[in-house]
Amino acid sequence: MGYFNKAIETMSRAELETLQSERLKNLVAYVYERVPFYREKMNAMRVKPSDIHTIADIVKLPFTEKTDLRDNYPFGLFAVPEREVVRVHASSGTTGKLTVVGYTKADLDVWSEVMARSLTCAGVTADSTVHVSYGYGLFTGGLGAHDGASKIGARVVPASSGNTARQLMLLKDFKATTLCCTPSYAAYLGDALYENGYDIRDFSLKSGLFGAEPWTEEMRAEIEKKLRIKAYDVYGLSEIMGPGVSVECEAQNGMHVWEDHFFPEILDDDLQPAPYGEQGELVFTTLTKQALPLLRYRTKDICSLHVDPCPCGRTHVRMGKIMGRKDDMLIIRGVNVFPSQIETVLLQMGNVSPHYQLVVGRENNTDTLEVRVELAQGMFSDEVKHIEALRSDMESRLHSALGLSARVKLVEPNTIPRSEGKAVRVVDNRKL
Ligand code: DLL
Repeated sequence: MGYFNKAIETMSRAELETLQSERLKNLVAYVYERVPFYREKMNAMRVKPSDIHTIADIVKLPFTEKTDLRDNYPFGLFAVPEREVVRVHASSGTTGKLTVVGYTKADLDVWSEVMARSLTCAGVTADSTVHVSYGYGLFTGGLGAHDGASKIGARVVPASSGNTARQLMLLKDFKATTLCCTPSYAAYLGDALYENGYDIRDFSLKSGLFGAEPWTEEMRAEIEKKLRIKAYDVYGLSEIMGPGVSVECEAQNGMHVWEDHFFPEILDDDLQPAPYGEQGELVFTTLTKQALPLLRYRTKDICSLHVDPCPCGRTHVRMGKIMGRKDDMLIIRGVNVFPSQIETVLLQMGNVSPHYQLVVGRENNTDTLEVRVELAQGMFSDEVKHIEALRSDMESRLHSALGLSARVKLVEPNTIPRSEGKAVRVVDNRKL
């Protein structure tokens, strides 16, 4: 499969480091001069732009967190006059204000470039038809995928989210070759297709670019089987750009981070740099962003970085699948639990659908975990004793995977609420 920007995507690590060092020096001088927030933080740490010589000096710089964006709502961290900001997006948190992000014209060019590289990894060319079911609006998914596909010169169907019956009709009739949406919605479309009487052989889909939420290899297998496509993982976050910060290539052994624009670090629990291969918190510095440049932004996402050569020829570092977020990690009876661990167990079982919800509660001062999962179509009418055997098998597998007992509740197909965007996997009643 081809590259979108071969010179950059395959440049040697040494050349890449030189480029990163140059860009970091410019960035630090830029934010020191233009963003009071960073100037004050650096002054407090007694760091001056002249202390930054190479990319290795990044450890001298201050961190940025989501609360810093919220505290400076809406435009307080912007580094350019407002008239130069040609687009804003925002992401909502569970509490408090929106996190607002802004882009100059040059920022939008970089974004569409990295998304074009990412879509090319999923086989998109000027002959493709890209169906975008990420939401259009303040969420970065829709417009991000759209602009990347346009840059390649592909045909874009800006379906946005919602109205599944219409999505299916458009996918089939407009002969979409690549689907962009959340993995949970892709799984839902896979089911809905059969329920609406369609036959996947009448569709033209070849690949999908799925992200915006964590998903497992088992979920990938499920989507690939139902939609008969190759499913690629794409990662990003509004604060850094949107979708297209990193993406899988055809080797599917991690997501290449477009390191000429976004510099990744993995930090351990003491916020010290962790070696390649080790899990920790992912932190990004934007090397080229103009409107909202960020130093060492703590994503709270947990993963590892890998720098060994990739068969695709791209030299940019790869990040492993996101294991969860530092802040969506559940602590149940003192045990750390990631929803993705549970998803893996459920989907390895067969006989259940990829639709599940975790309900956390508290009884007699003890945390409880209930895993609600839909039986596969056809299973519900099965004999009670089979269903009971499946349920208890699931409970014992969950126990050995999590080191904690969970109650499993098998529910009828189509009873767990569906989402057109990010799935709501966890209902935590303990806070109520
Ligand atoms: O979700 C941007 C995006 C849109 C990425 C479409 C990919 C596709 P936010 O709404 O700011 O931005 O949420 C960012 O979503 O910190 C991760 O926790 C999670 N996330 C995004 N992509 C992945 C992925 C968009 N591939 C937050 N795997 C991030 C796991 C992901 N988690």
